Amino acid sequence: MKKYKEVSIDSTTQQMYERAQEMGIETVWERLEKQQPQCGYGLLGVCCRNCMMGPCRINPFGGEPTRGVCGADADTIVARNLLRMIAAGAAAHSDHGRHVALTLLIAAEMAEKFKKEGKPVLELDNMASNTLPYQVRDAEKLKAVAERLGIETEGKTIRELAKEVAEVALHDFGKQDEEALRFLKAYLNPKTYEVFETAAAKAGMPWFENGILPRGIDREIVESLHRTHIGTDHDPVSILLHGLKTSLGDAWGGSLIATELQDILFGTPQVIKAEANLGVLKEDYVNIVVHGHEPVLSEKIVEAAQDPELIELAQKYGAKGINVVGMCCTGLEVLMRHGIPIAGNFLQQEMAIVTGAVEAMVVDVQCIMPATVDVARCFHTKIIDTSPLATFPGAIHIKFDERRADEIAKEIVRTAVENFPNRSKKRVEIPKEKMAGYVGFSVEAILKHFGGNLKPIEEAIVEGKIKGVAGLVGCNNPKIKQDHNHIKIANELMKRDVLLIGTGCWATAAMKYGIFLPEYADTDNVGPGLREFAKEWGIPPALNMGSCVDCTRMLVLADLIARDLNVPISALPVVGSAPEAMTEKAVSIGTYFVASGITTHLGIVPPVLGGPKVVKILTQDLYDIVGAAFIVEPDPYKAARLMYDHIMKKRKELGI
Ligand code: CUV
Ligand code: SF4
Repeated sequence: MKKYKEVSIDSTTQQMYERAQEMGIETVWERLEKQQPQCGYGLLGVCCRNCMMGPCRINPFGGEPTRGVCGADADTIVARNLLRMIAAGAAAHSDHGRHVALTLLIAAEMAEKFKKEGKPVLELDNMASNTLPYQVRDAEKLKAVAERLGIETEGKTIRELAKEVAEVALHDFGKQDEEALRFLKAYLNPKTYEVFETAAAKAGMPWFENGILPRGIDREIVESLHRTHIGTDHDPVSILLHGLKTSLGDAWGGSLIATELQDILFGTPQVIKAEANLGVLKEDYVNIVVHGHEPVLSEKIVEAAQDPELIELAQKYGAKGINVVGMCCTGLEVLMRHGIPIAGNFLQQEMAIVTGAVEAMVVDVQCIMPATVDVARCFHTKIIDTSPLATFPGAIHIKFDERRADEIAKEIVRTAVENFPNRSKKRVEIPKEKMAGYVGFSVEAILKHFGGNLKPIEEAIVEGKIKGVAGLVGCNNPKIKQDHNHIKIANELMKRDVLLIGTGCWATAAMKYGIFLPEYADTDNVGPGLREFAKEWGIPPALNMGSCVDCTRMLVLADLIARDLNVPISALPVVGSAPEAMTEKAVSIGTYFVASGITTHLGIVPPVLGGPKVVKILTQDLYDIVGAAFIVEPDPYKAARLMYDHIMKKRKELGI
């Protein structure tokens, strides 16, 4: 058993962890302990299970066996395993993007059908009718995206444009020609495009037609599985090049589609004040935690919780009302767009249940521990799974269908409300701590804030007031004290006048510690230049750009700056970091950051150390191929120093 102070720097997690221990509830930290010692072969990446002649493993100390049964060596095995991680991560993000594109298409088709049936035409042409399960909330963004994609917008209704944009997006998933994705072409500056086009030739593999430009989002993922099948691709260089390509299909395809189309459907985030941490749970309310990733569901739950009938029902049961809060990335989606409070990041999902105050945890896909069901058994909490592709044994299954979204969302909220009488008041303990912060920094919101362009940021960089920009992303991992590295790296960079942008569980961590308040600029954790810049513009020293798929917002921002300077993204004084990385998605994000030209730090060593050639490619050779590479450093202080050094090197190269 761990001491509560060892598991997290967050006092609410500490408090709930102690409570869990008192109650004899097993959590992620005990399960990690029971896994010790974790398999050394697995940690080094030298274990292969890709065929039934195996499993094979390579002796990491240089002795026998040096080859698997088929003859694959350590580098081949490590590279193949890494490619499979990238493919899985890209698949998760991109399948999410597909669901959003399908939702937009379904809504547009329903509008068309209703129109034919003689329902109010104007509302349906604008997709503003509430007879539709999903509307177009940001018509301006729809037009902007359509224009970027080269779709003729003149004389077309919103409904027609929505349908066309959804179709172009869906086409990018399954197209079979050799051309780059249409979304990528529409968003990427030509200089970076050229880097992608020539990357494979630079790596000595000219037979990669069009370099590492992704052709089809699904295709690159499928090809990853094909290449890593026994007896197919064995050269770590080509395996990793395809890894870059697959991750770029995620970045400039699947994830980008998710973000852009979600903005169209639910509104583009604008700056708004909100709250974070377990203290947002309310003792006298029905508490519903939306957990997972897809706002297609959480948006509807937020809406249903405002239904007067359901609120009345909650009051009938003695609650004051219904309190929806978020968890992980779906939480960030509704936080960014509506200011719905976020209860915590990845390592707080079990902790939220341990408060005894959660009537329902409504989950969709990704980063939801099956253990939530076991923890919930110790309380009255219901875990409700909603995605046809994610079923949790022991949970209640209320599966979601976009066509009947309102009806199902109400059923889910009703289930939560009806569970309120089962709450044992004596067993409720909600930590008090919560923190306010400003969120909603979409690219559009940032542009608006700075007067329509990025000149103020660019000038501040040139002047040296801010040295550069760091994009911080990713998860919690129980191998690291929760949030510790997130906050340490953030502070160490801000002290050196690096402006922070970030997403995912990093963003929730930062918010919990007050970093998204403009006042944070007054602390010793922020250098004088960044402080002055933040004050001048009335912003916090770090900007919350959203969920994991919203990492594309950071890429688009970097791309706009690169355009202004007429350089590839790799020339910018910009770095990335995933201080507490955990998921395969984080591996894909790290890879597409690097492939897009942003040198990226990982605070958790990925399972690659068993392949010396692979390590060299990832940390050195990629500089010559795409202009960026990975920095792997578990120590947050050293990591921040290395990231800063990289920024300074880039400044020097730019002559500033
Ligand atoms: Ni998509 S991927 S633990 S919720 S950031 Fe959080 Fe974010 Fe990692 Fe998951
Ligand atoms: Fe072993 Fe080769 Fe099969 Fe992998 S693919 S399990 S290394 S024989």
